[in-house]
Order: sequence, then C-alpha cells, then structure tokens
Amino acid sequence: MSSLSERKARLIVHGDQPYNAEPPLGRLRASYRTSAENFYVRSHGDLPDLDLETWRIAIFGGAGVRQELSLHDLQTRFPEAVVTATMQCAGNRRADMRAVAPVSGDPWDAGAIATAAWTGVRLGDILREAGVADGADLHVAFESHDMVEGRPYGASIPLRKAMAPETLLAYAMNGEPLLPEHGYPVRAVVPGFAGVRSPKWLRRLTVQDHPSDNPIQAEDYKLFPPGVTAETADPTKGHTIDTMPLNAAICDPERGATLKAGRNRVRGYAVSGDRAIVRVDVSGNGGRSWTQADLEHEQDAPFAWTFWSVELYLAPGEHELAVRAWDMAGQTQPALPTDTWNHKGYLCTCWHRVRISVIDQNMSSLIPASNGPGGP
Ligand SMILES: Nc1nc2c(c(=O)[nH]1)N[C@H]1C(S)=C(S)[C@@H](COP(=O)(O)O)O[C@H]1N2
Ligand SMILES: [Mo]
Repeated sequence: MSSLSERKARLIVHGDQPYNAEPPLGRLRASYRTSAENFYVRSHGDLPDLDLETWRIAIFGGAGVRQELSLHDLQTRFPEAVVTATMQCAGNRRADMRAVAPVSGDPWDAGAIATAAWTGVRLGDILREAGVADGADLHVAFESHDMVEGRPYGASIPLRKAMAPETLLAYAMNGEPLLPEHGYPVRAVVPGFAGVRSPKWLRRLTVQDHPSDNPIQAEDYKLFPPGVTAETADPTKGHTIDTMPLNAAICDPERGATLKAGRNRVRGYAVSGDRAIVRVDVSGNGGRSWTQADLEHEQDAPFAWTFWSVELYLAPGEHELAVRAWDMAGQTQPALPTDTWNHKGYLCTCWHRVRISVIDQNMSSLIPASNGPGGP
C-alpha cells in the first residue's frame, strides 16, 4: 500500500493544512469504484492518527443509554453490510461558480466525488439495539477526533436517514481498511447526502431532538439565494444541504485537450442523490444540439454514480463540449452557473462545459506526445 505522501503527489492539492485534494478528471473515470489513489480528500482540520487498540465509539442512545463499542464489538455484534455508494462534496465543481463571481472555499473542479464499496455495519442496527425507536422526529449527531477551529468536527443527520438500510458506520473501502485520510478506523457513510454528513474518525454519536449545534452543521453547508453575502447570511435561514442534486461532468477529454478530427469518445459521470439517472445528453457545440450517451450503472447500487460514454463526430476547430443528465422524475440541470450561484459556491450543477481543440487528421503528427491520458 502506498503512503499518504505518495498518494498526495498523484492528486491536485488545493491545500496542505487542512489537506484537500482531487484527482485529474481523466483518472476519475478509470474505474467504477474509485481506487484509493484517485479518491478525493476533503478535510477541515488535522488528519488524526488513531490507534485501533484504544479506539472506541461512545453511543448516547434513547433514554440516556450510553455504551462504548470497539471495532471488534461492531464486527462481532452486528451483521456486516456492503453498500456501493458515491461520496460527493457539496463544493464539487465550485470552480465553475467562481468563474461567475468570487465564492469562498477551495476551487474544486469536478473531482470532489468518488465511489466505493463501503463495508461496515448498519447504523440502524446499532441504534435499535441501543433502544432507539424508528420514526421518531430525532437527529443523530456525530462527533469526530479532528479539531476544526478549536472544536471537534461535528455534523448530524435526521434519524430517518440514520435508520435507512444504506447508512453505515464503515470500516473498509473497496475491501481495504479505511486509509488515514478517509477516516480510519471508522467513519459514517450516508449515501445520497452531501459528504459533510459522513463524518470520518468517529468518536461519539448522540441521539437528540435537534440537529448538531456544531458550526459545521449549524452555520456551514447551507444554501442561500444569490443576493446573500457572507456578511448578510443568516445561517438559520439557509437551507441545510443534505440530499445531493442531479449533476454530471465530462472527465475525458480534459479541458484544453487537442483531439484528431473524426469520431472521438467522450466519457464522464452522472449522479443524483437518490434518483436513477435515465438519460445523459452530450453536445459537441456548446448545447445547440445533443447526442444521447450510453449509460453504465451497477445493479443494486441506487446511491452510486452512473458512468456514460458517447462517440461524437468532431470537425477541425475549437469546440465546447457540454453534458447534462436527466433523472427519473424527468428533471435536468440548469444551463449556466449564474442560475444557481451562491456565495459559498455549493451545489454547482450547471451543464459541465469543456473547451477542446480539434485538428485535421493530417496535422495529427503535430500533437505533442504528452497529450491525453495515454501519454507519458
Ligand atoms: N471528521 C471529519 N469528517 C469529515 C470531514 C472532515 O473534515 N472531518 N469532511 C467531510 C466532507 S465536507 C466531505 S466532502 C467528506 C469527504 O470524504 P473523503 O475525504 O473520504 O473523500 O468527508 C466528510 N467528513
Ligand atoms: Mo464536502
């Protein structure tokens, strides 16, 4: 297994402290389940270095029941579950919104997203054993080991989602123990929700009658209208980002690539919080006309992305490729980043556009050998 610094060297690093990084888009499309070296990392504080021998999760359940469970307890007292699900940051594609007007936060391209087969135990199994009843209007608040501006990281999810069969306390990603940067030894995985609701490096969880009062929950990750600024935002009025919206991106070719004229394959992903992707349209002319892509989706993985690919005929010249997906409710994406711009740059779902150059076949000897994912 590679080291953290080796993995870091292969990613586009937005920041070292806290560590935030995403893969080049061409590599994101390499496999349906994202390998560790192509998996984005989003952290708000330090990366805790936890010891499995001493690690416990404290659970404050219904009626004040408190228990502490080791990883061994989790693995022996509850059935194992495997869920293939996509993790996506609410700030994925923020760079496109930043092109409209300044926004706060790292300028993520479309790589703050990844998919894994997560192995763990169902959070609902743990909560029911702790005496928590289904259906109550309650929240599960998580607390983690990393410190963010002097407080442990914390976030919450509604009990309804905590009890859903897809929600896990996970200890493995694609069959391997979690890597340190992804929450070793145990993290929450809340499929379909923004990544922020899947806390890593868990230390405790509490069932309570209100959402977490941690600033991550109470102030950040809220969606505001375009007129609201950092100065005027009232966090109690913002919409809490839980379920992720419909989105799609072109991974290959990458922005600025040079292709040969003729038939070219375009590839990418489409994703939605909890609705199936039924159609993906791809354009070679900025959205004036569209071709339907072939879809690739894994069985029994309603919370995982859909891969798509399409062959487009491209004549010599400059082209703007664009993609938009449709979900099973017949909804599609906004055309422009201005349509949903907000000062935090969250939930950028406009058509993903990639400018490329196409040159005549006869000129193709002029394409530098390093061009494209196949190059050195
Ligand atoms: N403890 C803790 N959990 C966390 C975070 C964090 O900073 N600390 N970041 C969250 C955010 S915003 C995202 S998008 C996902 C990213 O998970 P990954 O780094 O494994 O890709 O983790 C979430 N869980
Ligand atoms: Mo995130």
